[in-house]
Amino acid sequence: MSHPLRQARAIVLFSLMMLAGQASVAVALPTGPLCKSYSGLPSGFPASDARMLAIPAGSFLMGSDHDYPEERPVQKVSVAAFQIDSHEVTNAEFAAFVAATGYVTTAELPLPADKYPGLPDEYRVPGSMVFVMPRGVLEQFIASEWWRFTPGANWRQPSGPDSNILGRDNEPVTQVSWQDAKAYATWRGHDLPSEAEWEWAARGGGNVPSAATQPKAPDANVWEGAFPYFDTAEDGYHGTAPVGCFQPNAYGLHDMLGNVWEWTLDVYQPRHDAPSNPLPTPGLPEQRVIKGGSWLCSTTFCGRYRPSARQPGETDLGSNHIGFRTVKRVQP
Ligand SMILES: [Ca+2]
Repeated sequence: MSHPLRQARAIVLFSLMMLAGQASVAVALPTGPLCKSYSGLPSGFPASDARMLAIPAGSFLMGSDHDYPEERPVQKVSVAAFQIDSHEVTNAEFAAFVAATGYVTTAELPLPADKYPGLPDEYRVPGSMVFVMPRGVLEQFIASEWWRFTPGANWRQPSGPDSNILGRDNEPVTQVSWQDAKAYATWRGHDLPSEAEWEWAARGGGNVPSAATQPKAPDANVWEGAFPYFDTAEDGYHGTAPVGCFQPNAYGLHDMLGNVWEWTLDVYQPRHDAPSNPLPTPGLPEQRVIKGGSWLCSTTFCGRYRPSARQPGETDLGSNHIGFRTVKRVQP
């Protein structure tokens, strides 16, 4: 049985879990290896924007009327041209940021006492959320049964104090809060993508219905098998994969779907037509939209490795399946 407080927090944070467009466009792709032979650092990093790709301006139908309720209703949106990282921010890139700035991530600090007044002290200690595969049949099929708030979990120790990122420079950084992602982007002179920018880029220029483009493994790093009990890892990876191991979309972007969820700028609302409200719901933590699904999404659960899929992420809490990438907007 899960602790009710942990369960409450996990439910608020990870009501999660739960994907895509393709089109033919000619793109000039960055050169050099990715995946297992990639160092995790683009050439000339951080001065150069190598491995960023140009996304053209355009209008498209954001969302889906055929999938989960939070993806509705489909809305026509327009996006100005921008550049976006062709892969998720890696452990090596984030380490360079920390080395240059001395930045300390949210998970490495205790939660301030004035935040979440009802939260017990044991959940204020430095730590983060870690996926734990159940050892037996679950009494309740709810997220709090496989998510654990783990003291000591942070980007250097993504699964807790006994873990590390040695040899994982080329994997996406995880256990970063929204604030951490924003701080990194600001250091680069970049920003986080808006939800519309992210979804437009993920669709690869296409405007096809989201459900028609749900990738089947091994086109993305997802969970294969009966979640959360076993993962056959037929795509080659249980857990995060080095960036760029799967085919890019038509814009040349890797891992927009699967691998790790990605933070966006947008405050989460349960529908696309919900009234704009920049403030968090009273009594609840601030939530931002995360996109793309992760290595924990499967056809038996989540089913959200599609461009239109979206979930809330609590801004000051990371997990070992949420990362990010950055954008650079064209100056007017
Ligand atoms: Ca996998």
